Amino acid sequence: MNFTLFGYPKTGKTTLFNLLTGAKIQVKSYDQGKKEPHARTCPVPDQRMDELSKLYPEKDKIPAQIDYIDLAGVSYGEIKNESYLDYLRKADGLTHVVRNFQNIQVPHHKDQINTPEDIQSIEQEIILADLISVESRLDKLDKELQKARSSEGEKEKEILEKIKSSLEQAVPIRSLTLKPAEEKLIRNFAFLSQKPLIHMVNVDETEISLIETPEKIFASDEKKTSILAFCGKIESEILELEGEDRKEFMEEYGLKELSISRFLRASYQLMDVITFFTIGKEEVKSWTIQRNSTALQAAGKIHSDIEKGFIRAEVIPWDVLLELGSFQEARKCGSIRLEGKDYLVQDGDVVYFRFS
Ligand SMILES: Nc1nc2c(ncn2[C@@H]2O[C@H](COP(=O)(O)OP(=O)(O)O)[C@@H](O)[C@H]2O)c(=O)[nH]1
Ligand SMILES: [Mg+2]
Repeated sequence: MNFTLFGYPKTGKTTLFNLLTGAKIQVKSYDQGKKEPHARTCPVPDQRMDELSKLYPEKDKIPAQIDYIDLAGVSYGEIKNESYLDYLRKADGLTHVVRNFQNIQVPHHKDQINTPEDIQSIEQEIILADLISVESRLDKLDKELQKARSSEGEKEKEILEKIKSSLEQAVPIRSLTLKPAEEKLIRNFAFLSQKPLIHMVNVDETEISLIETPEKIFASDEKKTSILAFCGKIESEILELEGEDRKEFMEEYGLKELSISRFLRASYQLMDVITFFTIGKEEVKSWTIQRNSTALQAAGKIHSDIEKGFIRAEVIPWDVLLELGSFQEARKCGSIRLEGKDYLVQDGDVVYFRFS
């Protein structure tokens, strides 16, 4: 799973990238040439996993991973450029970093800070980029269909027409209810307005309280869209500190948690993914899968052999296992459920797959 940070220049994208990944890339008020994109693969922090691992101190802890990509700033109106689009199309989730902080040393892409306007214009640019792709595909498709009729082509045309008319009304594709067959037909386009979108508002040091109330900056009831706030400057300073100092500093600013926690919670919700755990001979592992995945699909995530030879899944919620202390104890108490291949894996399940 990957998240791509993008937005207008000098909004705090690289600052946020550092906060999310622990990278220590130097940020500057003026660019000395373009060094982005930056990319990092990072473990997903999970307290449940930490607790479970304590039961198995001899085993390695192997958390699920996320890829973060930090793009160079895009000028106003330039998202539709193919080179930038290519990066955005590869993203599973889009993270738009938007500036709400004042800093006269850092030039702003417009004359003044206007966060709602920036959010709206990014959303419009995304819609426009998709509209251009749809129209160009429809043109080609019409020519193909004139030469030779095909029912596949007709189906594709039908769904693209539907998408086109909603994009023309500024409705992103993520707001449409598509049938699975329709989803499949358009998957290869990797439309931007279909991807989950998080607006990360970088607030001013003097407005830290907005972090708890980002809806005061911009309220959106769009499907699969979220608004979160952070303060790049303060949080960068906090991350320089350790332990008690960090806690004290956070309390002083009234910061309940770090951006990474808010970000991951929102992302998992928007991407509709959950976490399950496995305890192997040598490792405690966490895995990310789509919500409503079956035990068989979860097995396939681990290894195709486990999927092919699937016999049954032994399942226990992570907190029940933690309380009982071990699988053996849980078995004795009858707390381990035997589930078949159609069982829908739940967030926090610890699963042991029996396979031949
Ligand atoms: N005052 C203030 N400055 C910030 C904040 N976040 C980033 N900056 C500054 O803005 C400049 C650009 O930051 P950077 O992360 O490189 O932005 P990018 O161009 O979007 O990647 C740097 O000088 C940062 O120190 C913030 O929350 N407050
Ligand atoms: Mg940058």
